[in-house]
Amino acid sequence: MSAPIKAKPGMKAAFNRRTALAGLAALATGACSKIAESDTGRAVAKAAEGWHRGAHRTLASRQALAREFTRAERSPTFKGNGTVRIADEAYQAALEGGFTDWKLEVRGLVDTPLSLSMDDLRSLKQRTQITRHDCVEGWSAIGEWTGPQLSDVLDMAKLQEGANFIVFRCADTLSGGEYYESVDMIDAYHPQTIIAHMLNGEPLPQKNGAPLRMRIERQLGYKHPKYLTAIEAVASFDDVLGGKGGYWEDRADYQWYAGI
Ligand SMILES: Nc1nc2c(c(=O)[nH]1)N[C@H]1C(S)=C(S)[C@@H](COP(=O)(O)O)O[C@H]1N2
Ligand SMILES: [Mo]
Repeated sequence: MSAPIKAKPGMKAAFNRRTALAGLAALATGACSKIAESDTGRAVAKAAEGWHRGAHRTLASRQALAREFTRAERSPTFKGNGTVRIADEAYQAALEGGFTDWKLEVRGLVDTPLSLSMDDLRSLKQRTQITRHDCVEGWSAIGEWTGPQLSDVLDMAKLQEGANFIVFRCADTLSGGEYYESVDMIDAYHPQTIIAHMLNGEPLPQKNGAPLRMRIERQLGYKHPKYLTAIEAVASFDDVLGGKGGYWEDRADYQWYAGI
């Protein structure tokens, strides 16, 4: 596994970083042209160029889209896994009321904390994608997900300079522990990272995370938090619950970066 890339937060972070890397490499090459005759000069220029190409390739591979499928390829049923029901009375009342009062908080290292209703989220630009979900337990399912891109919501909240990761908080507990997850800014700003409120054209069923769940399509199933209540921008997750960035990472040595 290669070390996770840290992109600076901000508008379409990864693209800024790509531009910055290209600029740096150009600078290094330019400076070296003065001493281009010397072996040292040529070696440095070559190394800078190679470093640039390598970084670019890794970043480009992180930004690549997950495969999308046709409607005909959707699984007839999309099973629920982990928490499939929340017994909590407040949650059950919210479910019965169609989540009219449900709020998604956006907080932490942001200039403008947000409290978004389901209507707020539905009124943003929507993305629909048909993707395959892969669970480490050995099953997959293809589903059609709809919701706003996380990048649009983060841009509305205006990430601060020190924000390196996004933490997702959930309404459920599993064996007494709060479910949560986190990603870096490359996955946060990936075009297929959406806050889904629909599965196969219907509001999310309870078993699949009603009313909101993340879809982070370049990662394994446990990285897609269901029953989403809050999105937090943080500098590090050292002080967040078990400190390893996710429920299963804290308990079972699951990889924090579960890229597929
Ligand atoms: N809040 C919450 N999110 C969760 C889980 C969970 O138990 N609670 N399970 C994870 C796992 S391991 C998988 S495979 C998927 C399952 O999503 P599904 O129930 O829609 O199939 O949700 C993930 N997100
Ligand atoms: Mo899973």
